[in-house]
Amino acid sequence: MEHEHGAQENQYDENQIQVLEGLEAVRKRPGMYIGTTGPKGLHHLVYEIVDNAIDEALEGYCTHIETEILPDNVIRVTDDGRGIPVGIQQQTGLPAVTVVFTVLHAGGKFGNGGYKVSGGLHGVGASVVNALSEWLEVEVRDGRHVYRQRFTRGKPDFDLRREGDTTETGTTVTFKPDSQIFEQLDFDFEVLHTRLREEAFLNAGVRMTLTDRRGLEVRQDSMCYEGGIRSFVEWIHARKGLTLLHEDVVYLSGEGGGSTAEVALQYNDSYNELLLSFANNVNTGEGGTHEDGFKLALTRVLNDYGKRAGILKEGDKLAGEDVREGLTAVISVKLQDPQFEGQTKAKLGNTEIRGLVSNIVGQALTTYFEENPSVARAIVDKAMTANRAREAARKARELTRRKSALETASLPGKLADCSERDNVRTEIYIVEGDSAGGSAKEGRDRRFQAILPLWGKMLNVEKARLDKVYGNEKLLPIITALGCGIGEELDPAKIRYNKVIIMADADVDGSHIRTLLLTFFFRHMRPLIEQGHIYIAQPPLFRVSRGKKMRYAYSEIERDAYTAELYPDGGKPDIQRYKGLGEMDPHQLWETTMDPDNRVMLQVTMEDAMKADATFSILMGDKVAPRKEFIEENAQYVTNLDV
Ligand code: TSJ
Repeated sequence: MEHEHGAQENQYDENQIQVLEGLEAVRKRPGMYIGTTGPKGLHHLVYEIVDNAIDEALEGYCTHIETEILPDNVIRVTDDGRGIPVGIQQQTGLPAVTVVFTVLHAGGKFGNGGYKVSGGLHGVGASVVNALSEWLEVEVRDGRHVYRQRFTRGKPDFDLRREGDTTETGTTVTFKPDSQIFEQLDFDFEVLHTRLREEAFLNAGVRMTLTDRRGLEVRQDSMCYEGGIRSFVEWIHARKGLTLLHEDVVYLSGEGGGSTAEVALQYNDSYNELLLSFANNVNTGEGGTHEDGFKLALTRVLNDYGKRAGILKEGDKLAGEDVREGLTAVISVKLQDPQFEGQTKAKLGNTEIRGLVSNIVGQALTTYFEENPSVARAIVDKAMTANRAREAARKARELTRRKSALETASLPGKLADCSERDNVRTEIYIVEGDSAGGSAKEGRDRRFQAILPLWGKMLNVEKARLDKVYGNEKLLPIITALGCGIGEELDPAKIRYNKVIIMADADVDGSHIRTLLLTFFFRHMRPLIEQGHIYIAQPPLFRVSRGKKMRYAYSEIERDAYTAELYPDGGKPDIQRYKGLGEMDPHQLWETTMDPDNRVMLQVTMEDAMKADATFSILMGDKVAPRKEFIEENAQYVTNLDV
C-alpha cells in the first residue's frame, strides 16, 4: 500500500490507530497467534522473545542469552547483542524498537529506514507478546546510551526515552503475561529448561542461561555446546546410558537453494530409533520432507555400501526399519519460507527439502563410510542382524499367531467388550489391577465403553524386538483388543475403539504403568498417538464434602478451593483422599472418571510420549549412573500425575 506522506504528527496518529487495532485483534483472538491460552501458549511467549535474541546470535553479534523467571512469574530475557535499533523509521516516524513491539507482523524489511528487523525465523513477533502481557518493558543498550520504553497491554506508557550512558550493548525485555488472557501464569522451570537446552544444541556456541528466582533458593543452569547437534546426540546417549556401536558421532552438512541442512547420527546397541528433526529450530515432531530425505538416503547408502563391501549377498535388502534400529539422529534444516503442516503444524512440507537432505546425506555419508570402513561395517552388520530378526519374527508370526491371537476372532478373555461395534464413539479403558477393573466394569456405560484389566509382568520393551512384544502376556491382550496390528503391520483404520484410555492410580506405581504403556504405544503403535487416539484418565485425588454437598478435586489447589467454598465459616472439613482407583465404588468411578459429561482426560501428545520414552530408557537401561542421576534430579518434582 502506498502512503501519502503528510506531516509527521499526523502520520504518527494514523499509525497509532492502526497499531492499537492490530494489537486489540491479538487480545481478542489470542489462539490465532499463539495456538492456545493454556500453559503451552504461556511458555510460547518466552520462546518468542528468546527467538529474537537467537536471530541476533545467528547473525554473529550475540553470544549469551539469559532468561530469568522472577517472582510473580515475570520473565526477563537479556542478550549481549547490538541492541534493537532505536533510530526513527521513515515509514512510521517511530523508533524501530517501538515498531517491533507495537506493529503486528513486524517481520521482514522496514524499507528505506535502513533497518531490517526480522521477527524471528518463524515467530509471530514480539508485538504479540506485548499485546498479551499485562505490562512489558524493553531496555536497549547501544554502547553509548540506555533507552527504555514501557507498555501496558500493548499500549505505550510513554515514548521511547534515553535514560543514561553505558558502554555495554544488548537488549533486555521484561514482561508479565496477562492474567486476563492466560488460564494460569505458572512457568514450569523444566519446560523452559528443556526448550532452552534444545536451543543451545541447535545454535552451537551460543550460551543459554536459565535462572529461577521465584523461590527461596535460586535455581540456575547455563548451557553452551560448541559441538552443536553433535553434542545433542552425545548428550542423549549419555543420558540414556546406552552402549555405543562406534565412538564418534557422524556429522554431515551441506547447503543448496538458499537452505542449509545438517545431520548428526550415532548408533547404539539397543533396538530403538530416535529421530529428532527441526526446521528453523522448530521441533518437527511429525516429521516431514527433511526426515523423508534423510531416511531415503540412509537406506540407500547402507544398501549400496553393503553390496560393494560384500556384506550383503544377492537378494539381501535392508529395509528402512533395519537401518534405523539403534539409531539416534538429529536433523536440522534452515530455510527461507518453512511450510508447517499436519495436525499440530509440526510437519515440514517444503518439497525441495527432501531432495536437498537426501543429496547431502547421500554424498557425505558415502564419503564418510569410505574413510571409516570399520564404522560402516559395524552399522551394516547391525542392520543385517535386524533384517534377519525381522524376517524370522514375521515368519513365526504368520505360522502361529495369524489366526489365533492377532485377529479379532479371539478377543482376550478378560476383556469386557462394549456392545456398539462402530468405532466412532467406542472407548476402551486399560485398567491396572483387578479391583479397579471390577469397579470399572460395573460402573461403565456398556454400550460404548469396554474394559481391559491388565495383569502379569510387564515386558521391558527397551530390550525387546517386535517378536517378543507379540508374545508378552501383558501386552498381547492390548494388541488383540485394539485389533489394528502393530509395528509395520499397523493399520490405524482397523482400530476397534476411537479412544484408548489408560487408567491407573495416581501414585508411583500408576505412574510407572503409564510410562510403560506410553512407551509401548510410542515404540510400536506411534500413529495411534499421532492421530490422537490415546488418553489418560484423571481420577480425582480428593473428595470434599459437607452433608449432602460434595465436590471432587483433581489437584491440591482444587481441594483447597472447594474446602474454602464448602466451609466458609471454618469447622473441620470432611476430606477424603483417594489413594487408588480401588477405593472408589463403581458409581463414584463412573461419575468422576468415566462419564464423558463430567470426566477430565488428558489427550496424549507426541511430546508426552517422547518424554515417557526417555524416562523409560533411563529407568530400564543398563547403566546405573544415569538412572541414579535421573531419580535424584526428579525426586522433588515428581508429581502424582507426572507421566
Ligand atoms: F524481539 C524482541 F524485541 F523482543 C527482542 C529482540 C528481545 C530480545 C531479548 C532481544 C532482541 C534483539 C534484537 N536482540 N538483538 C536484536 N537485534 C536487532 O534487532 C538488530 C540490531 C541491529 C541491526 C542493524 O542492522 O544494525 C538490526 C537488527 C535487527
